[in-house]
Amino acid sequence: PPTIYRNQYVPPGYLVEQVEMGFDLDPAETRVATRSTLVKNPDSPERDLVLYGHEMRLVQIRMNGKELTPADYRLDGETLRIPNAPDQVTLEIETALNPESNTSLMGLYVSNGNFFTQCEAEGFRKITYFPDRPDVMAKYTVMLRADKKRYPVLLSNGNLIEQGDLGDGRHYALWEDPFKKPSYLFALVAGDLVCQEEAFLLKDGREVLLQVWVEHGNLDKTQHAMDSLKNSIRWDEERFNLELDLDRFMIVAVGDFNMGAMENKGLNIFNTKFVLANPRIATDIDYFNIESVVGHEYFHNWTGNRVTCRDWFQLSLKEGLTVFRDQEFSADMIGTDSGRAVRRIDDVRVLRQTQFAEDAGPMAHPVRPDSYIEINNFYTVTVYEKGSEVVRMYQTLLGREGFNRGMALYFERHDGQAVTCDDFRAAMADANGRDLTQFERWYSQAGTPHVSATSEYDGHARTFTLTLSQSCPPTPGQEKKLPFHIPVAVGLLDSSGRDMPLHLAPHGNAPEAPTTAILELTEERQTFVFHEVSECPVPSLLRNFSAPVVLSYEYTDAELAFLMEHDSDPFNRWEAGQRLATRRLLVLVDKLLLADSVAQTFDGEDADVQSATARVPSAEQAALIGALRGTLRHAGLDPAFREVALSLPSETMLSEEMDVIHPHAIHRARLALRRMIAEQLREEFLETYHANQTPGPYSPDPQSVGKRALKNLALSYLCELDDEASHELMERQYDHATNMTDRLAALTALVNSRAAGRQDRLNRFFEEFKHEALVIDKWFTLQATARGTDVAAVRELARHPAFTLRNPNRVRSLVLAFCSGNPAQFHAPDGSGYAFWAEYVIALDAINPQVAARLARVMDRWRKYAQPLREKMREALERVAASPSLSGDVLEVISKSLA
Ligand code: BAL
Ligand code: ZN
Repeated sequence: PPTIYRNQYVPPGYLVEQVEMGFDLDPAETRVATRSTLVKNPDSPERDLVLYGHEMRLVQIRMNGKELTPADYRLDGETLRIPNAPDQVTLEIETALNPESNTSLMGLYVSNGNFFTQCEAEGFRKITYFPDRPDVMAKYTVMLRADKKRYPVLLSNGNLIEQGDLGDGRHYALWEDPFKKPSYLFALVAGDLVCQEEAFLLKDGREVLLQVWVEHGNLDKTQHAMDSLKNSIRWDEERFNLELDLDRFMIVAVGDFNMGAMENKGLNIFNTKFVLANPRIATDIDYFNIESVVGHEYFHNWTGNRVTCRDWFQLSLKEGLTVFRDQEFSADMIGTDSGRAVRRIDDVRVLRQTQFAEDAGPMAHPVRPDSYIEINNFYTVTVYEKGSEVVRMYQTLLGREGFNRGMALYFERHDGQAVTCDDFRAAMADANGRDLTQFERWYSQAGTPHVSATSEYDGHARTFTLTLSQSCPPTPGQEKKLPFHIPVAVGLLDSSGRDMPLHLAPHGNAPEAPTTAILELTEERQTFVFHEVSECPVPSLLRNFSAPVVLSYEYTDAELAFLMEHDSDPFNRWEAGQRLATRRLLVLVDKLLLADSVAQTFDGEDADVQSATARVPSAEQAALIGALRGTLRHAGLDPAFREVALSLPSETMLSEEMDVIHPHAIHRARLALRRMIAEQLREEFLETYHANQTPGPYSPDPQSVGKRALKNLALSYLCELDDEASHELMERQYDHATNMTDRLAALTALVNSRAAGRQDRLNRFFEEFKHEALVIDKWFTLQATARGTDVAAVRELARHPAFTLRNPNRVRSLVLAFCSGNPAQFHAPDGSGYAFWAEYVIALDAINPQVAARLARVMDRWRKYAQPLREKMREALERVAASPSLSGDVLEVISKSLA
């Protein structure tokens, strides 16, 4: 498959004004008649009328009333070119599709007997031949016809204009979308569905209709999505003055879906995972995710739909911005400072664990990529999460007001247009009179910048000098990087732990001096001098994670413990604890590796391994545990914050800290430290466990969620003791749980223990929830990621009658969960995990290339693994590469990985 390059962008030869579509829906053969009016684009050098089409039958094509024969056009792969077309064209195209055989879930497909579409990025071309590119925006009118009994509900974008019977057992619905949109935002749904609906008053007094559509039997699970939608609408009105522009807004849930959800204009289609919730089936995390994804898709209505992307290289224009908006929404919904910090910590954990890894691996690409083979492979954490960090940096540099001014100018200039990341940056710069030229490098350069800081205190001059240097490692196709424009938020703590007032000029004594300064690092190396500094401070650097960089500074253990206790920036309080824990863990990993090598020399003797993971903490470990004890007992700290502060960095996080990854040593080290912490803090954990119960009816409010999280963290530590008392605790919690959060936490702990009652409860769980697909996904995941689940056990699970390769959620819940969430077992020394991976990538690719490509990415970091793992990983990659007829999706991932 060919590579597409950003710098080869050419405006479309023709623009589409109006599209009328008629669908005769049938699972085996759906007919689509499309009439479009097009005009020659005077701004394009392209002379041909170019359409795209894929995996369907072209029944007929007529131009200005005359049927075209194959001699009138050239069909080459997905591209259909009509040369010498007149300036004004009416195209009438009839296509025939087979939705029930469509397992890729792109275009029109059938899920559980109902019809759904997914058109982003290039699914519309599986419905009809069309200039299927985001810079072609048109108005759509859509007529749906189908059997009335089987498909009583017929939905499409915009407003319902007319509906009625056709007399032959069939009926129709006519929909009109008043807004111009690119084809990727087209959607239809037809089926036997039910909805919860509410009338809702917008700020300007207009009443709109909100609907959440689900399959029969799920109406008891829609309230939270509806509440989230109303909160999203309010929030966008208040924070950005953006109002819902339609009379009707619909969310439809579907069980078979490649992504999380899709922002089709007025007709959002969602993975059931991000709609359905009640206390019986959904955890606190599910509740949170639903609110966040509903917000995300709703916010796209302006950032993505009203203003869209010129081409797919600009994907982060809408995704980075919309992730930033949903993150801000979630933070505002929590409200408290520490709640906001916990949200921030969660987002940064995802960024570091997945995006930093992507940025350091074979698929590294800039936030605005320069090339791709398959655009579906670029819905990445870089485009989304790093893209959001880039948008956040505008706000950090310009302030909230300045950022809002930039947003207002962006909509004033570009409403109804398809634009670029440069247009967004220009709006931010122009609205604030700022030069953001250098900021462009965040879009064009891949890789995670490293910032290293050194400091010097001069007691005589009362100055504290901070020197910041930046560098960025090479990434594929980008050997050398130029300096980024990096906002570094800094505070200075005095010896009592209080923030010092900051003066970046001499003789400053203004009483309102800030306690956090945003330093703008724009050169390779820069020095910043703080004046009137009365004593040698402890610097708190990169507060609230003000830029997506790796920051290094030689803190002593004591300084980290001090920051953990005192920093007024809750993010950095957490960060200090993580740094301290990471240090202890990496020392332990080294000890284990050394002990292993000694043990091997001494012919299998493993006494050294045991001494490396001795149960008596070293002085440094004791200091860490003491600091954790302080946090755990600190009643003034929010439970939610205590939970994140007590959680050790994940095995994946630790892998990223190492030059050569030893997954088993990492696993053993982390486990050893967790056991040590559990033993030393047993009493405190027990007390915490009992003090944070949430009796009464379930509520997903932030306080209760925080308490449950902390209580269940305490449970998971106590379970490391694997003794009778802990077995009893988890069995009792499982048996008496009144919500899925507590039930799943108990079952997860049980599955990782030797408790006698574990298998019985695992079976009961399945029986009780076998009709709730989303809960069965959890059942698979908790086993896939359990410590005792080896490759043989995961293969056994894959043979379970409830497992299928056709449902993306199910594949993710077992195969992806095992390969990416159970590193110690996946990296079995005999390579059996890799063989399992290769088999499933190949099998899945024949069904759903997008999901297969996601699974393929699990091997991204193979070059970093210790031998013999690395060699075995390469063999597995080569085995996939050698498989005949791979999709472009998987081919791109595998070939870049091996390059
Ligand atoms: N646009 C694809 C799904 C999402 O990011 O909302
Ligand atoms: Zn999005």
